[in-house]
Amino acid sequence: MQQLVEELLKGNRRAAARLITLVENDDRRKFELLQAIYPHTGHAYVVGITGAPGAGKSSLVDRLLQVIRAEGLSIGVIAVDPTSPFSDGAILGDRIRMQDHALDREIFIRSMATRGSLGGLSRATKEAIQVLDAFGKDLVLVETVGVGQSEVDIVKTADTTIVVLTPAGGDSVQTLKAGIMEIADLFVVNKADLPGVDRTVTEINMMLDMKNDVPWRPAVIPTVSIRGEGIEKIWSSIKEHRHHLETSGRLAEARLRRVKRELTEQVEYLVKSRFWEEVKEKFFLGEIFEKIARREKDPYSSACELLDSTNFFERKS
Ligand SMILES: Nc1nc2c(ncn2[C@@H]2O[C@H](COP(=O)(O)OP(=O)(O)O)[C@@H](O)[C@H]2O)c(=O)[nH]1
Ligand SMILES: [Mg+2]
Repeated sequence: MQQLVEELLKGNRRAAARLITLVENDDRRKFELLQAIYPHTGHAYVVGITGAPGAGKSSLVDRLLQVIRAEGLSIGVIAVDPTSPFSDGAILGDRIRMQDHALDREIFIRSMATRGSLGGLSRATKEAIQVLDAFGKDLVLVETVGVGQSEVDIVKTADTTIVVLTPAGGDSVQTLKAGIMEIADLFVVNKADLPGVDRTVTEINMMLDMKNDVPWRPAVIPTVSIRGEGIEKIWSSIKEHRHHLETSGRLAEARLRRVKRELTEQVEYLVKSRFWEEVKEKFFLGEIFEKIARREKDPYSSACELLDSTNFFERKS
């Protein structure tokens, strides 16, 4: 493990790939890994890209890579899409361009597998971001499909969040999930070659205009990702948002909030796993379930009994 970490810090791609597999599989050695790399993280800027399947996220990422690479930054890409597992590791629509990127040493692309729960997936994604951060990436792009809680979780890890929409053919922007509108730092209306784009852009702007007193007003950018139109605007808007976060102190605040959440989650995870480990050694839980089902016991006092049986917590009352 120590050696793998050293290789990662030296910039060895295979070490990066193996370590991401380790967090993806929820390997028991992963905490050792995360501990070892933590001092080397905190450098990467994380951009989340979310939106419905087929909105054009992967095509946008592909084009963005070209624009960002031109500035000499090194980039990691993590694609999280439980709705379309990739059979051969290819994640972007255009296989040819994708292979071009794959040859670029400064770009590292990885798709996260769907195994386990969505919660597990968002956790593994966060950990993979840490690996790429320690690996020395300046920027990590995370593509997530907009399916619910998981993408909101992942977005909490991103410094800048891009929400990708398409011209709402008949559908109104107002029908969008409220949560999605709240998380956007930047709106992209992709497929601007299709009819209805002006209306969609106007509707989003109108919704944004209704919110006063916000520290950051998201831009709304029409793009045609298959032709590379509007991509430079996305990149300059990401940079503006970053500048805003840095100069206003909001980046530092957000990162502190993340640390707090991380520590809390870690404590809860440890308590839970150690608790059940200990309890399962002492009790035959199946029997307790049966008794509760037969109303010979109740879940409330049983929970207290289990807790008291461990030397975890001292009872305060
Ligand atoms: N007409 C049009 N089609 C696009 C555009 N961008 C992407 N597509 C197509 O939309 C489909 C889904 O794109 P993809 O990037 O895989 O979407 P994702 O599921 O959001 O990652 C593909 O067939 C793309 O070729 C665009 O700007 N205009
Ligand atoms: Mg995609």
